[in-house]
Amino acid sequence: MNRFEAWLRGAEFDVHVKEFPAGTRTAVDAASAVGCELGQIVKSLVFVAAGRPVVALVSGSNRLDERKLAAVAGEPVAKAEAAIARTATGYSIGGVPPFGHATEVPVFMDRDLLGYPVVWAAAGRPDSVFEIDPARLRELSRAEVADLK
Ligand code: 5CA
Repeated sequence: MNRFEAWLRGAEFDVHVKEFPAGTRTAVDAASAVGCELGQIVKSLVFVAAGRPVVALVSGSNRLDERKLAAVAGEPVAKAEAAIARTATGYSIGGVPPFGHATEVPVFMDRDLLGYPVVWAAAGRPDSVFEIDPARLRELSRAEVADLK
């Protein structure tokens, strides 16, 4: 059990983590491990917007438009360095989960994720993901939904 799973357990969410020995480090890896569409993989991307770390949840088949993130999260927007991502969320890139972060990080969610019946997100490690209804993902991450692509 990793820290994210321990956190889930404490919060008593009905979320089940699946481990894939082949690895789920990238969205492409995760989609092939799970056997789902690339668009159903949730990328949890850490940016610094207006001086504070934020997380953008982006569909695996979309490319984030930094100008659109800036419109909702504030300017300027830049990809967070690995160490900043790790300090803000408590997790290393490749395993950053969409909620359960070490600090209060504002979360923004790609509207397209709501178009899938279920999506899969990283569970704290580069070989673990969990399945979730995207509406539930929005609730648990307290995300602001936006057009981010
Ligand atoms: N476990 C998978 C699927 S759930 C995953 O975490 N994918 S991800 O897309 O959310 O995380 C990888 C992303 O981290 C890459 O798309 C890239 O945008 C970002 N990234 C990779 N290397 C670095 C780096 N050195 N510095 C900052 N960001 C990076």
